[in-house]
Amino acid sequence: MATTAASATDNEQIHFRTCTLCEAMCGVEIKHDGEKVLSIKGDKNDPFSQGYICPKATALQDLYEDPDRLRGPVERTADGWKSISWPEALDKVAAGIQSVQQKYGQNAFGVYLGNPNVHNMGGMLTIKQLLTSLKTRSRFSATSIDQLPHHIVSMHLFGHMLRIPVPDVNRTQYMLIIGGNPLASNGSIMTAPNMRQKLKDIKARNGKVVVIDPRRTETADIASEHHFIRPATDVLLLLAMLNEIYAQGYAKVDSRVAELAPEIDRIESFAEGFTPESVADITGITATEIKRIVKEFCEAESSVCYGRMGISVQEFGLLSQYLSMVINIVTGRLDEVGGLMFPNPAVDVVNSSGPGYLGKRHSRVSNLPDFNGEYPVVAMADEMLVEGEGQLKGFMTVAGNPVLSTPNGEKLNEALSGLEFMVSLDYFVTETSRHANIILPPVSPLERDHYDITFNGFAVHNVAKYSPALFSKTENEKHDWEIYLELADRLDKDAPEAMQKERAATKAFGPKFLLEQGLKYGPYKDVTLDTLIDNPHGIDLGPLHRMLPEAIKHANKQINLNVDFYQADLARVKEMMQQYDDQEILLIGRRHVRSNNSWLHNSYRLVKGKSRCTLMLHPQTAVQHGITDGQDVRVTSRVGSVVIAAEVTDELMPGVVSIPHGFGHGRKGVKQKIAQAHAGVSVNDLTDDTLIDQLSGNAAVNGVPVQLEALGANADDVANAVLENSADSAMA
Ligand SMILES: Nc1nc2c(c(=O)[nH]1)N[C@H]1C(S)=C(S)[C@@H](COP(=O)(O)OP(=O)(O)OC[C@H]3O[C@@H](n4cnc5c(=O)[nH]c(N)nc54)[C@H](O)[C@@H]3O)O[C@H]1N2
Ligand SMILES: Nc1nc2c(c(=O)[nH]1)N[C@H]1C(S)=C(S)[C@@H](COP(=O)(O)OP(=O)(O)OC[C@H]3O[C@@H](n4cnc5c(=O)[nH]c(N)nc54)[C@H](O)[C@@H]3O)O[C@H]1N2
Ligand code: SF4
Ligand SMILES: [Mo]
Repeated sequence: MATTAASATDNEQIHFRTCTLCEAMCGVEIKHDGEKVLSIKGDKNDPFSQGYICPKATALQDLYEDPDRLRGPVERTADGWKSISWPEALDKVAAGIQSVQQKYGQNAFGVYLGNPNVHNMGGMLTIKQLLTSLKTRSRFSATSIDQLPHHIVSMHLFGHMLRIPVPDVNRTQYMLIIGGNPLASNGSIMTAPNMRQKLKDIKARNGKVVVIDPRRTETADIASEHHFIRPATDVLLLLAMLNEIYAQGYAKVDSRVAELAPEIDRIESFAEGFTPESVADITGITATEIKRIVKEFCEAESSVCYGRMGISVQEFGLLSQYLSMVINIVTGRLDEVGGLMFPNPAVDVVNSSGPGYLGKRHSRVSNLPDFNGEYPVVAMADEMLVEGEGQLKGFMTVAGNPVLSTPNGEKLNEALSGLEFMVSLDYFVTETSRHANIILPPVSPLERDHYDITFNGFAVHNVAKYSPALFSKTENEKHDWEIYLELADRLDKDAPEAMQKERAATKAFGPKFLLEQGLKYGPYKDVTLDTLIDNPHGIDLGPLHRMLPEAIKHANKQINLNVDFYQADLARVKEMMQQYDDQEILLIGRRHVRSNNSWLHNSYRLVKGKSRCTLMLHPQTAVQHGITDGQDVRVTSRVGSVVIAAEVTDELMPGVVSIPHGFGHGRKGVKQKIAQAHAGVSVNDLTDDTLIDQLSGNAAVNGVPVQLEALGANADDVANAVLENSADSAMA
């Protein structure tokens, strides 16, 4: 044993850090020899994750070593991609942006910020420098195909878009999960490593976990109970629950927290008429079950209602998130142990950012409201394609792959190919960045410092941890923040003095200088950069605790329920009920623990094995459409069609089909060999940029109407084969 390890151990060292691949903030222990990673394990001494990691953690190594990852800037030429130097690349990018803005106006250059930016300390702390220097109002981000409803609810109720409470999973006795699959996603807007154990612990202490989902997910499998729901009808379930809370006399309108909300007395009539009986048929959940859920939720010693992607990214996303919050408030679950609680992070971004605003401006073509200066992603392609003043002629993507990640991706794909100038900040030549004139690649996660600016703010236990870079970058590499600042220098020579000073100081000392400032203004006087450096496993800052009313950012320290705004959306709900077509086949998404949005498909150990990009559907739906397991199916929506293999499973509710997003690497010119060999199809070639939550402008990728057509099979044999299949699996 010792002999084989000897050569590796000569120089073997151990490094501790936080994994930045998803929101869970797991501590990892990395063995390395100064140049190469030797192994990645969970850090047992991390007070937050206590040794837990998921299979994706090893991708930190794969990403670092990936031969397809760009190690310096490249320019697209008639003869393919050519390497160019950083100074030349940055000069050309600045000139490209300025040329578009001089010809067509400042807003003719747009920018899209993708999800990995929020997992990047340097990026988070300096992005405002880049955005300011771009001087454009044409801003977009992945927020509007994700958590936008959470921000709007928190902005209205608590006075700041980032003052978002999270489930106190470590102490709750009853967790209602609506449209979230933390066993695959490892939790979202709920930073909580090892959700499998946390949910098992709830059950072990005689509590209950209840999952509402059109698919019997990995989470549903370990829950106490699971209920199928027709996609995008959660708003009805939540209204009926609210109705029933009052009907059964469970509302606690004189509780400590409810008393902070002057409009609390208007909530009883909010759900008037939405009885459990009236929503049972459409949702697919019986009135008896809804009543029982309400009773158990309200009678539990503690409980929390938590809704995630499944209720955010659909046609009633904002109203659903509002109702989920209101249910927690009127049942006395907000800001109480085991309920929905506010984290108290060591760097509180709420103190250093604006509260947010909705609808100050509207998008030029589709007239959709902006949020905090960003237009909805569904508006992006039209802004490029529709001619007229303000049309986008140039574009920048930062850590995003919207061709695969936003609705009607094929339309965006075409729109990007018509731009005059495009630049992408990305590791790879992707489905999106292949359209860029220049790609500027940053270093990989192991080459940068990290303190989680974003996800400590959503953590289910207060902690703080700083990880220095494991490997130093080579001379030809740059951090995201360096790229931002060098572009800002070129684009914004006359920036206000304070901004220029901050830029210079950040360049001199690195973004950890900004982290130090954030810690200084944070709530824990003993947590400084030095104490964090002395505690490489992280510091435990204790369980969540009561934060109200102090945490409210409205000047009057009251919760503003903004009832009129939300009540107006009930007209749309009633219209949906009247027109509901229960025969429609509805498409939803899904995530897998070995995948991460559109990337990490270039890690062989994560993608190997059976294809995960399949069309899941129930045996009954399969029979109705003459589809057998494994057979190719053409799935068609208003905007496009894809051909994909069927996976017949009773995990899905009848009448619902599921395709994971982030695949579709078969497009010409992509340079990620392993991902290309596991290409799959893009579900966002089916999702519709006109199907949105009209109240927020958020995309609706769940509940998309589709048609199914079996390809190349003998239809007569199909029904029998499927019935046999399901009989087999029932016996297994
Ligand atoms: N149909 C459907 N669509 C969805 C979803 C869904 O559930 N269903 N989910 C949505 C959600 S929640 C999200 S967040 C979005 C995600 O969509 P996007 O935010 O567009 O992110 P990704 O598609 O993951 O692309 C990330 C890109 O950033 C690059 N990258 C990774 N790390 C870094 C870094 O540190 N710096 C830089 N510069 N680049 C980096 C990767 O190579 C990759 O190309 O997708 C959304 N799209
Ligand atoms: N492994 C892995 N982890 C990830 C990611 C990843 O791609 N892979 N992405 C990260 C990102 S960016 C995010 S935002 C989070 C998302 O984290 P989650 O929200 O937990 O992730 P999803 O798996 O999208 O869960 C949404 C669930 O909603 C269900 N659903 C769909 N439509 C409806 C509906 O109309 N009603 C109800 N009630 N349920 C519905 C789906 O079946 C699915 O189980 O995950 C993060 N973590
Ligand atoms: S759960 Fe998320 S943070 Fe933890 S190891 Fe996996 S990818 Fe990394
Ligand atoms: Mo996301």
